[in-house]
Amino acid sequence: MGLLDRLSGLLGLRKKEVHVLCLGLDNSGKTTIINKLKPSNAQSQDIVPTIGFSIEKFKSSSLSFTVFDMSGQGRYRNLWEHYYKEGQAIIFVIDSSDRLRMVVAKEELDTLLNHPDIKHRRIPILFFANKMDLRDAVTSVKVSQLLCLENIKDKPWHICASDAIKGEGLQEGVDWLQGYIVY
Ligand SMILES: Nc1nc2c(ncn2[C@@H]2O[C@H](COP(=O)(O)OP(=O)(O)O)[C@@H](O)[C@H]2O)c(=O)[nH]1
Ligand SMILES: [Mg+2]
Repeated sequence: MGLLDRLSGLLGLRKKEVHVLCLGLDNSGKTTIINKLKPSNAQSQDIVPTIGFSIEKFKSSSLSFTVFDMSGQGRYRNLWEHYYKEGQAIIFVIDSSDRLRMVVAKEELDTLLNHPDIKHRRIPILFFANKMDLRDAVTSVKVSQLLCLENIKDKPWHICASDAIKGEGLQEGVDWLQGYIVY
């Protein structure tokens, strides 16, 4: 975080809410990650699961997270796509130990990147190569290759290896993201 950011934070100038979309396949670790990111002095952070399709919303004074599973509910896709418009940052979570579904994760990522509400925006994308603690996990470099991340040329992106249960790697990712969010 830059000095100016920190200063404006201290002075209470930065009150604007930031909408973060947290996406990925089910079971990749999204809910675990968001829970870890919430400040321990959790204020009014309501979890509002929407009936019928799984959308969770977490809110703090300045952050608003919208979390949804991109697979297993294809018929609800048009219901969650409208959240793309309000997103100012994307956190895309991958289960690094699930080689079999990595190809599905790539398909979902490609669909996301080609969506009209995402395609032409310089929205920053933070990738968490999650579950790094598991024996079957591939490295974040390998995840990045499997998802062809080097093809993303028009958006700032960054990949971090993470262990959401221990909370490792999360802060590094969020520090990166903060510098790229356009307020
Ligand atoms: N070993 C390990 N398990 C994880 C990690 N992150 C999440 N999990 C577990 O993976 C399962 C799915 O996590 P969850 O956050 O519900 O995934 P979501 O469906 O993407 O929201 C849960 O049993 C978590 O405890 C991790 O970094 N390492
Ligand atoms: Mg979840």
